[in-house]
Amino acid sequence: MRGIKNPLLLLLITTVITGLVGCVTGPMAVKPTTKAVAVIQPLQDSGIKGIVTFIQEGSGVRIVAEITGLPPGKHGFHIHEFGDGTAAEGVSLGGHFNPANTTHGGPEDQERHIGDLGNLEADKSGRAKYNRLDTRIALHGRNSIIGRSVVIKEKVDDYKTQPGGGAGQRIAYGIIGISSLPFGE
Ligand SMILES: [Cu+2]
Ligand SMILES: [Zn+2]
Repeated sequence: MRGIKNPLLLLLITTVITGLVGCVTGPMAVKPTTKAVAVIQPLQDSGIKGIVTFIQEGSGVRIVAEITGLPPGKHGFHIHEFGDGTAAEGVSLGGHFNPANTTHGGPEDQERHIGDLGNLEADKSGRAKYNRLDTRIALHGRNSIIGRSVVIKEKVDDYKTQPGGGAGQRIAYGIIGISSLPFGE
């Protein structure tokens, strides 16, 4: 500790370092999130229900959704910025999650919002399944979707129209929370 002559300063530095190490390795350490879930609920009495899970898979996140009660056809499927369902018609969910301030696109486009997951496609009975590995959303860090929302739209997302893909009204949503279950249970 050459150069630090003030014993009080030395004590302060030692205390701070010990505190930092304690935070990282002590009982306060938290396991990184590897699974998240959103329970889908209807907006505007749409009757739509379902579950969307997000599972860490390598450096990406696998999204698995099973939704019922949809009008047959394609529906925009997005992560929105806020996990706040207080306002009617889903207005408080904000716009598409877009931390890098880019333009709207499709899930495989280089230029897209982080929240752009493409479309769900419902069959004649109103059931849609979606299973895709996404390399842009994350369960931690700047692109973390935890505490945000999944939103299903009335119409198809054309991947071009700004800012939302021309997909119309919000017809269902779910808040994304940390999952308690191992995948498969
Ligand atoms: Cu959306
Ligand atoms: Zn978008």
